[in-house]
Amino acid sequence: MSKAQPPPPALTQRYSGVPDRLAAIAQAAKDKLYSNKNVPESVPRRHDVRLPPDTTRDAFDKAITALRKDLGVEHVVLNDKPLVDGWYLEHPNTHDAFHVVDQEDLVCSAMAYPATTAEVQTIVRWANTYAIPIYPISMGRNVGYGGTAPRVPGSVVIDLGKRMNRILNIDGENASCVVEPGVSYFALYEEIQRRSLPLWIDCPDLGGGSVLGNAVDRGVGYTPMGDHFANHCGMEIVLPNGELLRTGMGALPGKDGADNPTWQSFQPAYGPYSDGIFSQSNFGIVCQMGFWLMRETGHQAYMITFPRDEDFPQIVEAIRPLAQNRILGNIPQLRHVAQELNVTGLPKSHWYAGTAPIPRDVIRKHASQLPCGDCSWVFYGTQYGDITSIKSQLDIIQDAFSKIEGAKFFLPKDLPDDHYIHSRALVCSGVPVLRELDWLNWVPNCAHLFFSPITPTRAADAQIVHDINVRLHKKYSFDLFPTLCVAGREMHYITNILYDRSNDDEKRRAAALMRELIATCAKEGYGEYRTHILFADQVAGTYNWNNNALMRFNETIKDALDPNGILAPGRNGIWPKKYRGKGWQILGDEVEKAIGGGTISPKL
Ligand code: EUG
Repeated sequence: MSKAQPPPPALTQRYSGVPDRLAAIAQAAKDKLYSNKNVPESVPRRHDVRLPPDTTRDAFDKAITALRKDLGVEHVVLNDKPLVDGWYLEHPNTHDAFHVVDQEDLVCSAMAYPATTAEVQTIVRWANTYAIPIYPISMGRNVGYGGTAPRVPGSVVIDLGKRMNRILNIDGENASCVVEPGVSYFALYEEIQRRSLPLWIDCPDLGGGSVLGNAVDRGVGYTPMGDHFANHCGMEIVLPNGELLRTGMGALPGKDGADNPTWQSFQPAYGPYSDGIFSQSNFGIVCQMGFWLMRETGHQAYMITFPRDEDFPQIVEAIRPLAQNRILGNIPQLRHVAQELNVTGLPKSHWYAGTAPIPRDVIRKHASQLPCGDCSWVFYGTQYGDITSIKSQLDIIQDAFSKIEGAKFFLPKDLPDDHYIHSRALVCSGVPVLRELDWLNWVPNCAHLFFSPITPTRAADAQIVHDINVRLHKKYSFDLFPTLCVAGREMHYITNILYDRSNDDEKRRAAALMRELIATCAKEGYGEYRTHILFADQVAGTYNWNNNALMRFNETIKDALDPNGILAPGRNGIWPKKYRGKGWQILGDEVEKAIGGGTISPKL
């Protein structure tokens, strides 16, 4: 072990910090991660400040001076210091901490820290005046998808979270809240506890992310309200021309200038339901967002193991009716047993001496020594309600899964205190944690990329997606860690590609694997729900029905709302007119080629 690291920031000191209840866990996770890191914390920069495209240093400096006049000198910071990847709770806002291409490639020119929505409007108007691309982030903890890195290098990152992190309202009667971009799951959870309200939040596997940012990116959590965008109610948005928009009932002014009393009670209001176009887009900057909260209820986590890899289709077929009739009321996860190894937080080298993917029989040998035993798939579910109701639900579930020979049912009390199920039980009852950080000890200097296709909850479809993953992970020599998040009629089939970010060969293979996974799944009709910024163009390009009708529609909206193309150009594959046809799209093998000193930007 390397020496103990300085303590992670506490939530009481910093909006992005860790609650006291998790301080020791965060410290241990950080120490462990650094003990598996052998690259220096930073290296001297090879390049000067990365300028926005089509700008001279002179023009850029003038623009920055003007912005500093508006926001205050200390709230506009040049990105000219050595880059530090940090770790989850102390992540950089200068670049992608889990860089796939060169660390200095996907960087911003500067970071701006607005304190109010009015200041966000000021920044947007400034960007239009000086023709400088801006890239808003909430907290940037969408790690594995690009984090805080702008798609166009040299953009000015608008870090909304640092100074816009207020919980604007928690309405105990309506069971809802309104938050700014810098409110983390940790912060919202702790505040609800402080007020002793009988309400749950819904959080993803890691609790440090932005409630607003995750929902805007259409992220997923695990209680019955796990579809974050579906459970939002009302938005306040700065448009690319600086105008302010409220959606839903918020468009109807409340009495005497108050917020509309129905804003967090009814989603669509009147007329076209516009909220959707502000998710996974670059059409506006969401500065406030309402969310429904869940009323506290009884809950029971459980784990079911299945013995054979070949049980997969039967498991999926058993899940579908349970999900459709809402016996499975939340978003359970089906994980391959390989994950039981990596959620222990032990490195790959502990289990296997080779660098090739761990052979199936080696996983089997180790799994047989773990609480899950020698199995193939592990289902983590939670049932909700009162004790009698939970019992009858569990009877139905056990009955359905026991048709698969050798299925074994476990409750948390059957498993040791350090078993992963206890962390799942917390997440599935709305308690944000950090356990999933343990993945990042798998290889030295571990970084990760998510591959996130959607499959119907149907054996034939899920098997195709799974088989493609098995084949291609093997081809590119990566361990396969599938987690299927069961939403109902579909499952988010998430694989976490873990690579050593100091190793260009691994990076190239990880990028090539992503590219081939996206293309091969698309050929079969399966697409991603979300992706890393480097793969946004490719993924957007797979949604090309009827001569790219959807992208042409998105471009029409983009050009109407953002004629100068200043807001997050290229985000989710949507390029404003100014950038189209100039080589900005990343297609083919360009990511692989850029690794090891190249650049993903066009040579202008
Ligand atoms: C996970 C789930 C996601 C995602 C990234 C990671 C879970 C990992 C359902 O969406 O986008 C264990």
